[in-house]
Amino acid sequence: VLRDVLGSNDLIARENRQAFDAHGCFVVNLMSAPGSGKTTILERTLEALDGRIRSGVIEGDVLGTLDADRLAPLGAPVVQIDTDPHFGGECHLDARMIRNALAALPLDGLEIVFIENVGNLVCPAEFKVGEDRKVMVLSVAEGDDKPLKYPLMFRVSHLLLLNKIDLADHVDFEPARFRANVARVNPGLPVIELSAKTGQGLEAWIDWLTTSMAESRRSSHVG
Ligand SMILES: Nc1nc2c(ncn2[C@@H]2O[C@H](COP(=O)(O)OP(=O)(O)OP(=O)(O)O)[C@@H](O)[C@H]2O)c(=O)[nH]1
Ligand SMILES: [Mg+2]
Repeated sequence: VLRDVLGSNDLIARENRQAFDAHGCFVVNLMSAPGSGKTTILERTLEALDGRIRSGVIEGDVLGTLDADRLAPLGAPVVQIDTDPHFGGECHLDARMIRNALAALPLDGLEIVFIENVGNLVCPAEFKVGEDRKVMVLSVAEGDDKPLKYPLMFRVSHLLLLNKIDLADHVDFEPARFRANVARVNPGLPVIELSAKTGQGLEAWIDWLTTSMAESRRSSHVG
């Protein structure tokens, strides 16, 4: 049954991807455990991209509009995933939810669409939604052993943002041990140390975004 669910999800994800491609939108699926800093990173990112790259956001909180309300003042269009009573307790976004959200997002004017997934370190890794890149956030407070305990998320991601680096010394986070653990599950995974609070690493993250956007445009021209 799970295979069927994933199969039909992948079909809709492909359609979403075609819709994004048709409008030249680069799509980033942002995933993490609850509270790692996805919304705060989006706030800093939208501020940094303001006036340079037109961005939009699909907010995945399946209950409430707290995060969408935080992002709304930043000027980028924000669409909240429809709260469907049948999906009120969902632990991830799937491609169908993104398809439903697309009708409300003005893709025509957008170069980047960020999708903030539901806070969960397991389920979101299993569902494609039509993104170009999966970016996971881990905050140092969660511990340097997490790659070994939640390997799938680390395997499917194209980039890891190691957030709250300003707190590393307070929570006994050992960067060398962490990098060794990452290397055991996904040796090629790039890691950017970030603090959405102090701004450390923000430039490297924005560089990664613009470089990946350019790469994705080139490959869709070739393909
Ligand atoms: N010290 C510190 N705190 C941070 C940093 N980034 C986020 N926070 C704080 O961490 C808390 C959670 O941040 P959010 O951005 O709401 O996290 P989230 O991943 O969007 O959470 P959910 O949407 O509930 O999964 C907030 O109190 C932020 O202010 C950081 O780099 N350093
Ligand atoms: Mg959030």
